Amino acid sequence: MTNDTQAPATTDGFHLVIEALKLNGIDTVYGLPGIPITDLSRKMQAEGMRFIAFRHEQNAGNAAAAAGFLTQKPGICLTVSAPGFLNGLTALTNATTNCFPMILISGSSEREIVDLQQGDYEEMDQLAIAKPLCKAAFRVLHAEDIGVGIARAIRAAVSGRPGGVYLDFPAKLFGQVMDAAAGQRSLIKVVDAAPRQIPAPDAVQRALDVLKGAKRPLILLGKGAAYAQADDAIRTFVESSGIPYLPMSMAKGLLPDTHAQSAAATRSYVLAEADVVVLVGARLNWLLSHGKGKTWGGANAANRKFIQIDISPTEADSNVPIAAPLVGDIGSCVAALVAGMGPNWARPPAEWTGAIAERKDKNLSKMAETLAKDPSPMSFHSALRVIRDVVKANPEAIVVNEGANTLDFARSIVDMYLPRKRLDVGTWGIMGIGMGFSVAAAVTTGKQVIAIEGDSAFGFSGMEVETICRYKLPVCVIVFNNNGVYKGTDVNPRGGDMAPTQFVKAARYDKLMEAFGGVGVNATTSAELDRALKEAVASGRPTLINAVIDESAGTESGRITSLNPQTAAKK
Ligand code: OXK
Ligand code: ADP
Ligand code: TPW
Repeated sequence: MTNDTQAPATTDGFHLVIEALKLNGIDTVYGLPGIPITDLSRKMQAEGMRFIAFRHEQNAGNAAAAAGFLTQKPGICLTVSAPGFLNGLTALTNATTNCFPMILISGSSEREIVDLQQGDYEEMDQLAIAKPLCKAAFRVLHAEDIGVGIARAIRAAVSGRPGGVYLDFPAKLFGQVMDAAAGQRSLIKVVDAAPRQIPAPDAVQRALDVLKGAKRPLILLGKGAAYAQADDAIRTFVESSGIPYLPMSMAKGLLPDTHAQSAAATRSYVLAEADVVVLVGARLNWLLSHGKGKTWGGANAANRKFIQIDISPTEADSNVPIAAPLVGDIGSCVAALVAGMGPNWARPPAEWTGAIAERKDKNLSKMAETLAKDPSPMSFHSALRVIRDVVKANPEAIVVNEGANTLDFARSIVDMYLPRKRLDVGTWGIMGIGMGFSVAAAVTTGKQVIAIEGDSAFGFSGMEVETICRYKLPVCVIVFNNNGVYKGTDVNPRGGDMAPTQFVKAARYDKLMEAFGGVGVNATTSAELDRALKEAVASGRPTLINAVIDESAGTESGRITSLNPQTAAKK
């Protein structure tokens, strides 16, 4: 064939999707194949993208969300229509709740049939269902609009307050053919997707005026501060102000937990007593008792002033009045505060920092005493002491954590030393993030992952140990096996079935990892746990340690027992 008889070069929906993602620096997709996206997943791989295939879409979605949190680029989850879409939707909504950027891309069935409800294969109006459950939702009907659709999704996910975006691709889109050059021109490389937002100078001055008058100031770092990757600015703010700080769970490690200014070990005291609180990327939601009530000192609350740094202009006053809202990106806001404070800023009164240090030391020694014990079977504390020491020796390792007691004890026992090394159940207290988050942490960073899992929590995503083995990821899962939800000692008063919170006794979760070629270890003592964890970290091999914990240890719902209706009613 000669040149002039050649048909004009064409491209199709498949390639335009792939090219649009690659053009925007997205090289990894988490998903699960099936009609109508099986070929898309193959072609993604063939064109050099990494496709991490999961066993359930919710775990793929959680992986995308964690990737978004860790990298500031939207994590991508790809699913099939209706049931696959719905499986991914929980993760998308959870990501939105946590302010993590992700994009759920789902294939969908034929619009003409779906809209007339004529019973198409996996029929569902996915766009309508997704809309109220995420930050933004778009559908692309024509190949020439794929570039725009992906650009809009990226911008919506990462700009302002980050969140989840749904992108609906009907099956027909992938096969649509168009001129290759026109297709190339239709793609958009998003410029400055998450623009800096500089705070207004008068808002900065207002915040400084409030802070200047403080006798008992406190800085509260939230996961927004971790997400912002403004680590140096935050450290400078904390250290040059001399103000004590409290990290929310996923902000642990922004400054090392062993930092002299950390007030984490005397949390109740500082929340109740502080007179000015600077919120940095943390909302005053249930995790902070809505900024009021007993936690915040009851009557003391009336005299307290909040300064709130947040990118969302509507966050302030959501629970209590905010005296000085500082709207902007955390890096810019914190830098503006530091500049305004100048070199002669007065550090907080010694009376305040001294009282904190005294209480903190007392609590730390009490904790040290508990951690020194080595009971048999293991307690949460004795098992977590082992993990604490291994994390201390491997500060680059990423800790994933879920459960109730396993979560709450690990949060206060396992110190973190570097930013964005702790991923957990977040704003919803959701179970099931474990293996998805672990896979994403390993894939995006290449670092060792240590997943500290309640036995119930692990069950929500446990099948993904196959995924971990398949991709040979450096993930060590430690299942805190106490035979049930919270603990294993409940009884059914009528006999017969086990109680709703009970599991099969003495289960061997380690065998699950062995089934797929990974390393399984049954650890009944802290010494066995120590050996197995160190070996896992040294080898980087997929490992599951079944840590046998006293089944009577722990409490219902961990430290949030008060939220249970039966407990709340007694208050
Ligand atoms: C902290 N503390 C310490 C230390 N660190 N003491 C000694 N040494 C160290 N290193 C003290 C701290 O001062 C507190 O004591 C106490 O330990 C607990 O600390 P912390 O930080 O964990 O605080 P608290 O009160 O539990 O925090 C509140 C919270 C947190 C709501 C922010 O509980 C949280 O993030 N919870 C998430 C729970 C969740 O999502 N669960 C999901 C599953 S349950 P005092 O004396 O100062 O108070 C569920 O959904 O259903 O059951 C269900
Ligand atoms: P935590 O649970 O740790 O207290 P939250 O999820 O409640 O944290 O709060 C995170 C906050 O951080 C959200 O209100 C979000 O708008 C904000 N945020 C996220 N990224 C940024 C950023 N780059 N700059 C400013 N605020 C941010
Ligand atoms: C999606 C409710 C909170 S914590 C938990 C459940 C079921 C498990 C606690 O037992 P586990 O931990 O993991 O063995 P431990 O350390 O106390 O022994 N469904 C979802 N999310 C939540 N939060 C629940 C149920 C829950």
